[in-house]
Amino acid sequence: WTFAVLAAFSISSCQSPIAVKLDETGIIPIPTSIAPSSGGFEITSNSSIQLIGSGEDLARVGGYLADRLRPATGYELPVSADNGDLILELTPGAASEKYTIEISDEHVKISSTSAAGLYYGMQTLIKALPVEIENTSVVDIDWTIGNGKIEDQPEFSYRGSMLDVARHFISLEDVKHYIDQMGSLKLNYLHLHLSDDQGWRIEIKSWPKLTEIGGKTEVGGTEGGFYSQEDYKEIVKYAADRFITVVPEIDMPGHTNAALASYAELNPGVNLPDGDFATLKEGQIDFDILDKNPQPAELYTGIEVGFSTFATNKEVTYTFVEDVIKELVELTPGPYIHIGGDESHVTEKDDYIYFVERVQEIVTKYGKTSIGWDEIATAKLVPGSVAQFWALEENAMLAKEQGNQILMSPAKRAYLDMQYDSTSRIGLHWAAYIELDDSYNWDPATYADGINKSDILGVEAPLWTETITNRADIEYMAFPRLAALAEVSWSSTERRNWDDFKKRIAMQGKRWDISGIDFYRSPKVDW
Ligand code: TNX
Repeated sequence: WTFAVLAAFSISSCQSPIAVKLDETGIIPIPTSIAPSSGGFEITSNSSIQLIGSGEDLARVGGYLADRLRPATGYELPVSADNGDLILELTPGAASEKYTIEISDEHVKISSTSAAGLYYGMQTLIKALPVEIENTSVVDIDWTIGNGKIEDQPEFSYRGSMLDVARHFISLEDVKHYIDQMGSLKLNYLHLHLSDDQGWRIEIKSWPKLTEIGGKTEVGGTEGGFYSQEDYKEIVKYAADRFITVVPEIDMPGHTNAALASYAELNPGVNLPDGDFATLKEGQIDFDILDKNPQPAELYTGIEVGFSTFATNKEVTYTFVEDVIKELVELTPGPYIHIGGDESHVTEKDDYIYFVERVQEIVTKYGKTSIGWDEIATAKLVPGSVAQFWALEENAMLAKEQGNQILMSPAKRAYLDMQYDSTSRIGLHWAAYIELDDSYNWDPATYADGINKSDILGVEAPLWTETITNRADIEYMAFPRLAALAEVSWSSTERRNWDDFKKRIAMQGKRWDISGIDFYRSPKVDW
């Protein structure tokens, strides 16, 4: 073996540096193809970044690359249009998330028709470098990358995660930190569950008591919180800078106790001016639930579900919903508004259908597309509305039969709030215990009977927060599973392999350790 070492050493000193072969680095999600070749490229103090093409987004990605490489290398890495050995090239053509990376002795070149593609290429490049690149102070090693070519593009156009900021409020800083992690895994939709029985978390100027009252508490009775519209804009911008679109959710007509505690008139009842009934749809009044003077609901800090409902038969409810959606739309550059619709156990079936259909119309009126939990497919869906599959395959089928797409979040696989096993310190287990291999080993395109790849918009991993109160809890539940689910949504089934993922996630674990992310050390992995 001494010969081998000497040989490697002499090659490295005369030719190109020793680098880990390109296909033995821990890239997650696994790219479409990796073709390693001999030799390697080294980032040095003379390296610089060249941008080919134009636009703010390109400049931002160039800046990120420099910012990401600078702390651990200690190199200046100037960014310019003139020259450089780290090249980001925006190529002409219809914008797609696809990118290519070519690595040779002389340079690294990432090309794509979109800035998003270059951003994803940059994330791949980082993961192909030694894990020490995650350090925030200078590490004295050779910053080498094995030569070769990577071609990559995502399986699904919607690759998401959801944060439930209603059960426990999540601070602006923690949301941003989560967005950073999402970006590094090439996820591109952040769904924010902004309201539930336990809290209303987004300022609505026309209905201020929603946050004054409805935002006060959270599960367990601790102090709640909410995002002002300025805070929210900051989240949307921070996410957009990382090519992540925010999907705001107002869960209704059930899961609405916080709103019902804020405004008495939204509760089932008839304490409205007489004329109001004229606007009701025939047969909408269920006299059993009429209450002449509805009281506001009490604030709720438990974790039961399915006990609340808006009055679906009063016009004030729709005035309210329209006001809320209108303000949300003004804050939402993305295409989707999530209207919830799950577990409305105390809404009469007909009332539920009437409500969901009317609310979709309001979303359409403001130029957006509705997403709702799979139950919404029991109503007539507006063309383009998306049903988020979490529990019932028959609901997913109803959506498909109506010609609508499905977002895959099967609770048994994609829920980040499920315990890993019975000893997990936090989490629920009503759907399943979900170990890392369970979140990895499934195929969205064959998971639900009758639902095929073409019916699927994408995959989303929801983090419900009944038992999750701080950043450490978020990290323990989301990592490493979010990385597995990111690969499920980005990489093709043919490319995915658990034994291979196990090796790569162990390398990712070293990166998380360096970045101070306290992930769950699954016994399934040799960390
Ligand atoms: C079911 S998933 C819910 C949520 C809970 C979650 C806990 C869904 C659409 N509804 O209200 O937070 O289970 O796992």
